[in-house]
Amino acid sequence: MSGLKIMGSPLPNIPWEERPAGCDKPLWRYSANPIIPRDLLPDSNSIFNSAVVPFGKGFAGVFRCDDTNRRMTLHAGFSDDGFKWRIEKEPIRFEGGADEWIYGYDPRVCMIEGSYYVTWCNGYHGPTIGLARTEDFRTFRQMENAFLPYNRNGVLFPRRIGGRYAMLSRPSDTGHTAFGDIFYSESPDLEFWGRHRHVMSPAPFETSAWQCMKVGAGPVPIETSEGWLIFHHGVLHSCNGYVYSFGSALLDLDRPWKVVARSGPYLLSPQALYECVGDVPNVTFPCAALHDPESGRIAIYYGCADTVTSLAFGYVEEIVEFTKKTSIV
Ligand code: BMA
Repeated sequence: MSGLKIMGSPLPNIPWEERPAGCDKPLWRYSANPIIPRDLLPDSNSIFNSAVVPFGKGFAGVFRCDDTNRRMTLHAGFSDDGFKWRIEKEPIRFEGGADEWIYGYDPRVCMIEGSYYVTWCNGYHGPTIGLARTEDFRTFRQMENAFLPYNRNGVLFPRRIGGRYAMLSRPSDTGHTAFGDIFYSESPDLEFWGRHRHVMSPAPFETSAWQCMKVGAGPVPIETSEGWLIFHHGVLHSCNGYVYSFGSALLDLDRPWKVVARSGPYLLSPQALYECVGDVPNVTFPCAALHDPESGRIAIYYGCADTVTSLAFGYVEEIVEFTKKTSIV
């Protein structure tokens, strides 16, 4: 497919490893996965479901670190190459939050108009979407929660759409939610959210079983001339528990609640040992994607078995093609 336009700033230093010989899949795992071990910090039980962005000459991110009390905390981290990470020992102390910190998990980071915004699942009488702004990954200014409880997987778009900020989210319950649709919401100021639109339900079991119980948005959407490319996780309820895989979809550029295409097959499902074995077996959970519009390369950061963090690689163009070719829409 020639002529696909991919928006975004050039990222020639994107972490990258060539497709292994004999692999014909649109996404492949980094050969030295996982890149972040569970015990990188002296008191971390696990480091997973984390988000990174280009920052300065390298990269910065917000990491989900569950400590050995099994408290869910968020930590800033920095990297020169996107592979080796220095994660701060102390959790982020958000400034200006309306309420005391209870817990935070599954962060996403999105650059909009030169500032970095963190969204995460924030404990406030149950899970909802927390929001904070940072310029330097040292000071984080907490804003109002975007929604009422219960909600998870809040993911911002990297630019305004129709003049408004935009976010995907997934209303949930207080537990290990056995349902889940993706919704779209808009805001004039990143504080008041409304104009909620339905985007995507789980797929029928007979059509695409890996995403038949619940779905949730993953990394920040990537703008292409074929639509917003998103990676969404999907859940299958097997006789052995939940299985988290992820696939891709294209959303209409101006009306992102319209799904243009959605992959029937998954892009990646728990198959490597570190994805199948850990605190929660059989989980692959993407929270960030770096991309270089010039080479079309993409690097996806995903949590594995709720324990460690890994990298997978592909080309935007091939994934767009795969999404269209296998679409169940
Ligand atoms: C979800 C979230 C994720 C986690 C997943 C699998 O509900 O809690 O953080 O990776 O379950 O346990």
